[in-house]
Amino acid sequence: MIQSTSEQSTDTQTKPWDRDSIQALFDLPLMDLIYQAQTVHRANHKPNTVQLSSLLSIKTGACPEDCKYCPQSARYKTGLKTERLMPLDKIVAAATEAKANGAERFCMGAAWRTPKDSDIEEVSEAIAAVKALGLETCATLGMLKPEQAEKLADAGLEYYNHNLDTSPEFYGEIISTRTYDDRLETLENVREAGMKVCCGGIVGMGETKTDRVGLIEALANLEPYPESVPINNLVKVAGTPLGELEDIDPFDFVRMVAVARITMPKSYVRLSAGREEMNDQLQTMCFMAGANSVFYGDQLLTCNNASVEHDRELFAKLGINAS
Ligand code: SAM
Ligand code: DTB
Ligand code: SF4
Repeated sequence: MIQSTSEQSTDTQTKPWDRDSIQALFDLPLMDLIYQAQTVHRANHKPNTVQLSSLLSIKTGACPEDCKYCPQSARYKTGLKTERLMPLDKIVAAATEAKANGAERFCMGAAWRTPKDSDIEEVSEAIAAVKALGLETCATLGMLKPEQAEKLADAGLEYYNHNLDTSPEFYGEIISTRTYDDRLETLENVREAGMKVCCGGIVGMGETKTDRVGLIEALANLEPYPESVPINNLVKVAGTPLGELEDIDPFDFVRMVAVARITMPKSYVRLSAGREEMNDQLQTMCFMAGANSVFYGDQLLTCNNASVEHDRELFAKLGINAS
């Protein structure tokens, strides 16, 4: 009989997750891991229910940062058309369409290292307008100072997305223009301002399996752990330094989702970028492993997403409802 070291782990545990117990989860036979993840999922969430968040890039490309995965960095030639901050009416039109399609949350993304104070003013107007449509609001604008986070919260921003991306050890291989501690500081500023945290990472960037353990350790030990945890599968964009990498084993992606579910029981674990490249069976395994949120809409920020039409068909086949 296989005994899991994680069976003692509950949402009320006081002991932080350590690497050995996270590694032990990754090492479980896949069916045991999925069974455990689905059990934790059903104890904490409505089954057969997926939360839908739509994305809009409100400022595209020409980013000064050097994130090796990102098509929006000014350092790589990806052929992306850059766009200045989108006018309010266009943002509202996109949010209105997302709501009509069934999205619950609208996330506005900007290719900034950090916003200028005038950007915060403009985005604040958009946040208020999106909220007035009856959507939950989320933004991802880069690093935030405490007073910027407060202004966004005052404007009605409910969630802020800022990813740790990978383990602290591997991070320097992927980004040199800001540190892991910079990211943690922004997350703290977001919390201090009273907003909910959306924070996850990317797999498939050439990291080791131990790096995946390290990312989960960093996320699960945030106090409190994030309300939303996006697990992205690298979208390989030609022209970026990671554009030619090999795919990871799909079962390893499922494991990542399951371990996120078990270590952060109450979080919405989002099956994020990379869904367009996944078949229905792999996505379904991710839902079995406890994913209960997706990015919904034909586009992510600059890359294609699984289409709304395809998602509707898949959810109908699986008996999945929007939350
Ligand atoms: N510029 C802001 C920042 O980096 O914080 C916000 C936008 S940025 C595009 C948001 C997140 O998208 C990144 O942290 C990264 O996790 C994810 N991302 C970007 N490019 C990706 C790709 N090619 N594949 C998967 N995820 C990606
Ligand atoms: C997150 O974790 N993934 C989203 C969202 N947060 C902002 C972004 C994925 C971007 C994929 C590449 C693109 O579309 O540019
Ligand atoms: Fe810029 Fe964000 Fe892309 Fe990094 S991930 S290059 S900060 S847009």
